[in-house]
Amino acid sequence: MLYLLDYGAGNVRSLANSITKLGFEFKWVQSPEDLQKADKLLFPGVGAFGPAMQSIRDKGYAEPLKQYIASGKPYMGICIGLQTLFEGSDEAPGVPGLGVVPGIVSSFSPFENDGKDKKSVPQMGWNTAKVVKTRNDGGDEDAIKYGFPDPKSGEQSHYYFVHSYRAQYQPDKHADWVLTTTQYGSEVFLSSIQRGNVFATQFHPEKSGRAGLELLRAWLSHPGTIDASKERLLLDPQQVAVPQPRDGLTKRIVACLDVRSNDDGDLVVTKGESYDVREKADAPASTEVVAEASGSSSPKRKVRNLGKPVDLATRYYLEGADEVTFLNITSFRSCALQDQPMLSLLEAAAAKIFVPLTIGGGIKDSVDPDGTPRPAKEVADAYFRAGADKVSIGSEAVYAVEELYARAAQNGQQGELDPLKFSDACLTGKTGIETISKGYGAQAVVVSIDPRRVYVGQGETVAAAHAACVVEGIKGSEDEGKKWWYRCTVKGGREDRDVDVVQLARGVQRLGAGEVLLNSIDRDGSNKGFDRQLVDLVRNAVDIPVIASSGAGNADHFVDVFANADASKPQGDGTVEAALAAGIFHRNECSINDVKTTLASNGFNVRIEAV
Ligand code: 1PR
Repeated sequence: MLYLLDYGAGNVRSLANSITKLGFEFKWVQSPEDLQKADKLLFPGVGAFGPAMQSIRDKGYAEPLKQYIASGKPYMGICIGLQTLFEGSDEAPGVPGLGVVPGIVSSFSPFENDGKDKKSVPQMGWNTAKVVKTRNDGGDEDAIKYGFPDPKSGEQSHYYFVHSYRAQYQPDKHADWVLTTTQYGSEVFLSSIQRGNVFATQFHPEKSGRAGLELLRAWLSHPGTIDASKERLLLDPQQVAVPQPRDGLTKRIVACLDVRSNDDGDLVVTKGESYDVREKADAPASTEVVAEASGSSSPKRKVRNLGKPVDLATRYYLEGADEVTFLNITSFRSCALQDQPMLSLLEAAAAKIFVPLTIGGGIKDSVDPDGTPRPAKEVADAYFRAGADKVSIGSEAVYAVEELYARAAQNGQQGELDPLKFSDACLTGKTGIETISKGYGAQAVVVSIDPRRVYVGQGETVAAAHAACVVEGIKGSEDEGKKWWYRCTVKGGREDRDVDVVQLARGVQRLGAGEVLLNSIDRDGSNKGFDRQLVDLVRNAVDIPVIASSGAGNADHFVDVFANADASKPQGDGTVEAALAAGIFHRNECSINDVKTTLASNGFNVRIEAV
């Protein structure tokens, strides 16, 4: 019997779903005794090294786990399940790992090329895996037995990574263990290891589309003990350690579904223009008056209905979306935990979609009608259990950054404009960003920003606090001669706040967010292309990955948003990690495959998976 070891730290539903989809059965480990009963063991570690090892020890699993591994029965670890096999990790100094593999896990460096270049940490996205080892356990000898494409074929699959720490590949220590290596920036690390019965991946096969499912199938189908003496290196271990001029990380294409109830009460995918999701005024209207994102009031028009959320999301998965995001756009009206349709929507999506899922809308502290308080973390817990990999926080992030500035002022840092320089005393540890980031890791917390341009008239001045956010129109563009800054809004653009995008982006990084989803109310639904000046402003303000959003109208707009100014550098170097679109995909104006083939023909790394 296959057992899964869950220590309660994140989304293990997707792994369970993948195993079921592949036609295998499993049980959850409930006690140390189960580890003796297991014939196959899968440890899908999520979260951080320290809490994972602590939980393994507290539950009495550490010794039985080591005995299980020593028994020769098949063991597979994923992500933290790989890292815990090492002697320790710099993420939790002094906390010993299982010590099966030599070496200490350490963090990626955000700096490259003697500090001249920067890369985002965590590594979040799809990267390749170079197969270094093969084995012959009867019949043909090839790496396909591990589930990777045959290296002789020249084919390369992409796998989904999300991690700040990695086991750096050291040829002298890891020649027996290396199965694949992966390069991020110029760092070469162990993306999977294999020796005898032990197999582990740093990436998430359960989130790696068909390539990941193939890998799981190969491991699940293997009948039993694997003999380490039949393994053979395919490549020179010293050579493997030498970084290539360019890594394999791809630009991610994210499909976004704005979800809300329509006037008949059905949960539908909708799509706005500048956040107005109702049909144009010439469509049938009623006399009821509603508040619009613009702040004005107008006769009620019908909510645009572009399809059923799970059907549409599944289509995008099959068409090659690298991630799918669901935004509950009217969540500000109610408590998310009572919004059960979003939870069941996510559960249904997670059973069919094997790429990362993000859910946003209503991730905030709230109170049930019976008075029970529901901290944001509890709301997030429910979404992670339902199958989310990341949660996206909108309005609450703005309030949290406002509070951060207020506390900085109280703590004597009122002159300091940069939130990344605010001391720890300015943190409460209680905001949703902080609590969720602490529990699930920064990579699980996305902050969705809804900025709007504020034009600055002749002779007007901008407050000093927003000086870093002022932009001037590019010569020759429709904005030539104009000047503006980007103001953040809450409640889906319905309310302006006195925080700008740079303050917000840096503020949420300080609070522990792992990624920024950067919308633009001005460009939303416009098909005019991304607001590249906004995108560059935020990309340069933070060290965490940024997803550009709003305005995509054709495949070339993705080339524009990823292109770097310096033609001597590899395409996409230093620009945003991902781009998101909604309308063009919903209306079939451009497919995800069109976007990716256009990017590939322009020299960008992308993941194109055969349908
Ligand atoms: O504030 O934490 O409850 O989160 C609410 C979430 O809902 C936020 O992420 C906010 O951006 C989103 N939201 C609220 N109202 C709307 C609306 O449209 N009326 N949608 C809304 C935001 C913007 C993008 C859109 C892109 C791409 N939608 O998600 O998908 O602009 O569109 P395009 O490619 O068609 O241009 P909280």
